[in-house]
Amino acid sequence: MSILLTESQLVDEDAHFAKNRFKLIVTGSKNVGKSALIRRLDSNTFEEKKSEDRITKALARVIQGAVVRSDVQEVGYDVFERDEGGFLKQNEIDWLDVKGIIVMYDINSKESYNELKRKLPLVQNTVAPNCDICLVGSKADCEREVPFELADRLAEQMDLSLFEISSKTNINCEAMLVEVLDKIIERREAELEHWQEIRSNQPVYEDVVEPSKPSEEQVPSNPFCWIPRIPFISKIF
Ligand SMILES: Nc1nc2c(ncn2[C@@H]2O[C@H](COP(=O)(O)OP(=O)(O)OP(=O)(O)O)[C@@H](O)[C@H]2O)c(=O)[nH]1
Ligand SMILES: [Mg+2]
Repeated sequence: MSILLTESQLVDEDAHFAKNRFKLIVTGSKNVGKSALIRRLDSNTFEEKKSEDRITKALARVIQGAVVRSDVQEVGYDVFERDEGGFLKQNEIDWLDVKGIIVMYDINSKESYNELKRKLPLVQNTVAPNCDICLVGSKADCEREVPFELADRLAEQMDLSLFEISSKTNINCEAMLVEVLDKIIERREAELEHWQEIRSNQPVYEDVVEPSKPSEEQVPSNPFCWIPRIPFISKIF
């Protein structure tokens, strides 16, 4: 067997990425419309009747000329809770894999906005640094309790995107998803460039390395390699 070192470089182009497939998380307090948003994006439908099920869907969109697939999963804020040791109480999500997170509040509920503000640092500390965080104010078709300027100021302070959407009347849902995926792709391109730069700086070995064969010649054992402990000599030293 021979090992060609040029084939076993440290960084392979796709080692860290499933091409054009991303995991997105949708979170927010209860009843903000997480399921309704995913349903709108998946099947372009809206149901007044509430379902308690947490939805996971695979969505496909064309972004920058390429088909991009995203696995969208709905979770509550409970997944961010930590124990006294600072460890996440639940480990159902591999956060390193998550490339985007949509954090929702209901523009009709000040409480949901206040909870978002409380939970946001927890979310930021849980996701990977390259994860895109997007704030989304839902139920834009309803009467407003949270002024847009208030949420806008928060988004600006935190350097995050902000969208107001309505899953009922289908306002901004698609635009928000496309913006999130677009940002993820741009970040991924930058990461790819970074890895390619590292790759190009690695030394390339052209040699074929043959593993050494076990010697057939028997090495005679050396009877003198074992030096007995002689009391007289150890006293001298
Ligand atoms: N008017 C209006 N109602 C909405 C909108 N989105 C969701 N709703 C309603 O709000 C209620 C809650 O919506 P869900 O999508 O179940 O909310 P959720 O965040 O998934 O709730 P949990 O999973 O229980 O935390 C439902 O009765 C929806 O019909 C919207 O854009 N406009
Ligand atoms: Mg739900």
